[in-house]
Amino acid sequence: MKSPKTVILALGSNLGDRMDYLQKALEKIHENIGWIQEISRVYETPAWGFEGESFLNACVSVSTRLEAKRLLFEMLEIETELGRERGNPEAYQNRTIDLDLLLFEEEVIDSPKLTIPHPGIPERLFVLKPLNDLVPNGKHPVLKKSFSDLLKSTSDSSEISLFQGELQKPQKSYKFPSFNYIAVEGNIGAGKTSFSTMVSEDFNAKLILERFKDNPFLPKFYENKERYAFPLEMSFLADRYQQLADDLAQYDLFKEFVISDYDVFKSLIFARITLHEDEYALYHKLFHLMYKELVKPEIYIYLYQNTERLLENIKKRGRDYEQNIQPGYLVEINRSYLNFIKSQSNMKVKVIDISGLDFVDRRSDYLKLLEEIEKIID
Ligand code: PH2
Ligand code: MG
Ligand code: MG
Repeated sequence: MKSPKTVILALGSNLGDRMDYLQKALEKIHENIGWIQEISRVYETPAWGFEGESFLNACVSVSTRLEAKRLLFEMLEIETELGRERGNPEAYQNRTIDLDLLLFEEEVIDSPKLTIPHPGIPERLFVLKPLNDLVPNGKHPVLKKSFSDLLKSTSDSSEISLFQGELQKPQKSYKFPSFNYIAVEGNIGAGKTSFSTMVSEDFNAKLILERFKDNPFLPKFYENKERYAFPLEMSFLADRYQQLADDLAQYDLFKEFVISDYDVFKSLIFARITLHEDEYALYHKLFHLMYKELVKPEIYIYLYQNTERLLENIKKRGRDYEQNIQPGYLVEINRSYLNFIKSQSNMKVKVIDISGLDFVDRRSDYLKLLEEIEKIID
């Protein structure tokens, strides 16, 4: 999973309801590419380089997790969905929508299919003018000049005029970040860590991740469950208790929003499955002594994933000691979680079925998941 990068796209339309095409393109960018950060003003410009209707042009900055190749693919998809027709590739044509990738952070890419920064930037007023609205002090990573300087010195002497009417940011505002503490739960391989990391990046939340790597008993447990279940569950409990006690105390929970990729109750959920009855009774006692001291999440989300995809994810992430996990074990864990969830009344709990979604790879699925979380709140 990639952390988001800022890219700048140029938009142009010279056919039909041009403003509407630009606005619809923004909506599709939001849905499939990333969060729209800033939008330039809209300019009207004569067709540059060919005889055609005049254009409306604008630029937007977008925070996206897509790599360059996939980003270009999504841009083409949007152009096609908005009725772009492509004729002779040698000549410019009138178009409902054109999306061009101008900048990808500070990166310089020079490959047969892609040149970044876009080579047309310095000689096109219809690009420089809106780009200068967005990032006047931004530096061209190759020419090492600011966009405002490039605008001043461009050889493009075409007319350009400000168009009345503004483009609107498509995204809604979410209510869940006004809660103090959200726990994301789910079976092994459900995507808890990916999802909580994405939310923490996108909504500026503090992230608490389980430190499973520090647990020396985990690989041993998968080799010999009988022998290592008790010390494994004990060390997980001690570690989770310590982390939550420290980390949650450290944040000002009334100011900052915290998201974690586990809830401490999972200790008991797993222990119930892995321990013998008498061991579990002892564990249960200790658990509750610690549990009552901890801050509980206000929102508890359980990402439900089917066994087949859990196994696929486990295989994909390739942790050696997890490779022999049996489907029956995952089914049991899931059942145990759902039992716990049924008994909860003090926090907002929601089971979200993500078996039809791929929120890491498809932004529209990620947005659907966020929508599901919003629904808990009303
Ligand atoms: N795009 C072109 C060719 N010419 N002229 C204006 N004014 N605006 C454009 O966006 C534009 C153009 C090729 O993409
Ligand atoms: Mg273009
Ligand atoms: Mg283009």
